[in-house]
Amino acid sequence: MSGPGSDQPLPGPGPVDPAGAAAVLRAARDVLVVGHVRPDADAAGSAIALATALHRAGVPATVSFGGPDPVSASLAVLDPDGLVVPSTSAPAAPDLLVTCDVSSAHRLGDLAGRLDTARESLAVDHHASFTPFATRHLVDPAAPATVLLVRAVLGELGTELDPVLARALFAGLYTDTGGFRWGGSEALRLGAELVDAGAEPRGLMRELTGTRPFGWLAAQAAVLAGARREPAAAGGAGLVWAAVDVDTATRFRDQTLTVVGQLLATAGDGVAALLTESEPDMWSVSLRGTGSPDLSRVATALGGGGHPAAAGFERGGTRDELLTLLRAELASATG
Ligand SMILES: [Mn+2]
Repeated sequence: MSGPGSDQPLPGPGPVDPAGAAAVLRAARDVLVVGHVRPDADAAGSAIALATALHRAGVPATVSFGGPDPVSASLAVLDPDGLVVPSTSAPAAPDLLVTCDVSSAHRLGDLAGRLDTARESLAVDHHASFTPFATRHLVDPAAPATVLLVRAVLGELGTELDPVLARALFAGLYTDTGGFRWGGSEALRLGAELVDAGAEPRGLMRELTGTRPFGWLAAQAAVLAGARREPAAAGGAGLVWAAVDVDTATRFRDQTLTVVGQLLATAGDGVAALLTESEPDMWSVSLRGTGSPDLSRVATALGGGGHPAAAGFERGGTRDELLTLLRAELASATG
């Protein structure tokens, strides 16, 4: 990954472009790459692709995600080199900490302390709600997924795409663009490049999300049967919500998020919310909508972040307390 252009001077603190991010990476002796807590495919794919490229170039690289949750087994599909470690095993004082798809330090979970122990830090993100927390950041809210920014950095590093990198990047691209529903021609062009480089969408997406335990059918039916519609919420646009209790969330950790798409399909121009109880009286709330009201604003006000049409937050309390807070924020975002 060295070669022509590798003599670029290190950029100063603050915002950097992909070439500046590449210069920071080239100067690192070892790298810990961290995605946000409860990683989605964009966080995981970005972090794994970047670490895999570094690893293959001979730079010691590790990937982790903040606990307390165990690392999801489904991430192994993207990580044939086995670079992902539990947060309890992540290097204590890396030379460089890189965060991928992390909009605020809070989203690092129990790895937030690495911001202090790492010699340098670099945040790579595309959230409009990004709040600077690293020494340097490569942030573009116009990018439909963080993997596009990682792809640009790999280009600056001179990394050749291979099937492992292509699969990790494709997983994030496909997921964060809603299966290329948004992201425009830029996303489709990168998708084509990644398929040419060895990502095989049908097999990959089946491995990642296409198979579920049989017991999920009954559990999902129970969750959907509990869904409620509130036509007056969100300034009259409406809210459709459902809740996953802690038992179901524990048994079907990787499955439950798909429900929010089913809620959204019934929400018209309104908002869908899935409340998942990750531990007793601790909730992870996923919000989906049309972009109006701006769910990034709503989630940020409640301690999370995201995008106008897809956002989320985590918060303690009872289900009904969270719903009360959510209804109030949706009302003020539309008022
Ligand atoms: Mn993302």
